[in-house]
Amino acid sequence: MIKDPLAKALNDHVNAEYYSAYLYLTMSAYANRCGYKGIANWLFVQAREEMAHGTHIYQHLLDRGATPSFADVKAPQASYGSIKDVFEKVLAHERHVTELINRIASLAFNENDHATYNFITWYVNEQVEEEANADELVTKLRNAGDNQSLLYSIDAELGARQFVDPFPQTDA
Ligand code: OFO
Repeated sequence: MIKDPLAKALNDHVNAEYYSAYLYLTMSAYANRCGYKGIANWLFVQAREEMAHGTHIYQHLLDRGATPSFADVKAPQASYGSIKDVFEKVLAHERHVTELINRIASLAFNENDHATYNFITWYVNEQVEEEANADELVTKLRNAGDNQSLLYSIDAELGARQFVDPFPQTDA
């Protein structure tokens, strides 16, 4: 049975992951409006991943005898200055999510909840990849500047991304 402070932190994090999905959907819509369908695809796939991340925590709460609870999901910013601005905000957001995950990992460790600590290490590792991906895209976009042909080649590259369920057959 999971203890209340840790259950609350995990519940809050379900909300944070769904907020990430909302955020990336608004960014995807913005990229679509700007005519960058590939970048819109990448962000849409990212939103689907965030939903899966949140749902996996929901499942862990159930598996550990807690009842997941739900709060309003904050509305994200819907307008951006440029595609580069979008990805700078993706990077800042992922760094923030890393801090949230680290707090949960510390709490689980300090409460000797090894099951949750083991569970949350997947997210710790995932954040390394999330930050690295966002960082790489910010660099590419900064280098591309206003060069439309470079921007469209980034767009084509990101259009190839496909959703892969990170937790196949483990969640209800
Ligand atoms: Fe859930 O990985 Fe991004 O936030």
